[in-house]
Amino acid sequence: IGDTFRGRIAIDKSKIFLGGITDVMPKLTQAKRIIIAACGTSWHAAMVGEYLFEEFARLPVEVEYASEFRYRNPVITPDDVLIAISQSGETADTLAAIKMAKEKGATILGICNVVGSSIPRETDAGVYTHAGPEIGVASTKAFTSQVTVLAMMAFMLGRKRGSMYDQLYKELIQELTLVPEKIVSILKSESYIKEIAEKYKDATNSLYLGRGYLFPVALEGALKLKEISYIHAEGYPAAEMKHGPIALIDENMPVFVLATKDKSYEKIVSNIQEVKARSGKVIAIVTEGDETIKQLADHVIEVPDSHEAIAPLLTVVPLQIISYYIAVMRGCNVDQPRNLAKSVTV
Ligand code: F1P
Repeated sequence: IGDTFRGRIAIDKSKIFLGGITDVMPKLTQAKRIIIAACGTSWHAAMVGEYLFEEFARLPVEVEYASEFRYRNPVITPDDVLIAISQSGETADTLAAIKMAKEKGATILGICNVVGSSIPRETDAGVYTHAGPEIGVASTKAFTSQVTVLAMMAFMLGRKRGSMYDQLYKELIQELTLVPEKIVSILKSESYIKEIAEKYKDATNSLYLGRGYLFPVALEGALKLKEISYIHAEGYPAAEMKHGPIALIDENMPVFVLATKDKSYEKIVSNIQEVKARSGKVIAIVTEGDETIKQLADHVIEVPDSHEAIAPLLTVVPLQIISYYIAVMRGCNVDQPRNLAKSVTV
């Protein structure tokens, strides 16, 4: 039993290198379906992966909570590729999902952070995110690095399957290379984000809304807040608000809205208006220079402009920072939240 995640990961002169999956690339290119299994934050990254693979590689994707998937009797065939995502590489449910898919003949890939962990030994191929150790229990950089690898895979596959034209491929690669400097610019707002945290540190409930690529980010923002500050937080697709959560909105409800400029921008602006009409407090994550939402929301946190497929990598950062400050202000131990384990191995 060896470690199958070998090879270089890089973007170099508009070329993507994902060494660990080179050997299975023919299989991946011809796959009939991709199943992504994961838990917690890794599941949210998987959701972004679904949008990316569907849009750029035109492949059907199913995203499964490994903790539930393992107890079903799902239809899996040798034409399927299962991608297991796990920061620790030790999550018992994700390992069980791998075992089940393997028995049914699927090709198994992994995306893990911890080198030499169990998942890389159980897969046919895979990629290490090399994000360095997650000091705290709650995953943060694991999310951004997992989404980066999924984007690289989706763009590479899109190109190989002929579902993505060259110009777009080049543009997206260029966008990926700009992410580090854009995150540096978001970090300049840290003290402003801290001021917002001060205002909402005593909240008991909160809502996170997003559409498209930003729906999984809403889920991840809500998870970060509940994991480390113990404030009840729910993430929803913005359009789902009127199907239930809208009943919760009043002047005590902070609503975090992912509202960067993309094809559903007008719709998200109306969602913000709906929240304000019910006296909810809106904290919006917007594209730099957005004057429309500035007039509507209680607070706006700006992030640099990007292609909508790259926006999760940027918009998650202010949500992570705000959760961090709220938790610290509430006297919570952000590195070791109560009841949570770094690797859930049982
Ligand atoms: C999954 C996970 C983490 C969460 C916590 C418990 O772990 O749910 O997302 O932050 O650490 O486990 P993994 O499979 O990604 O290691």
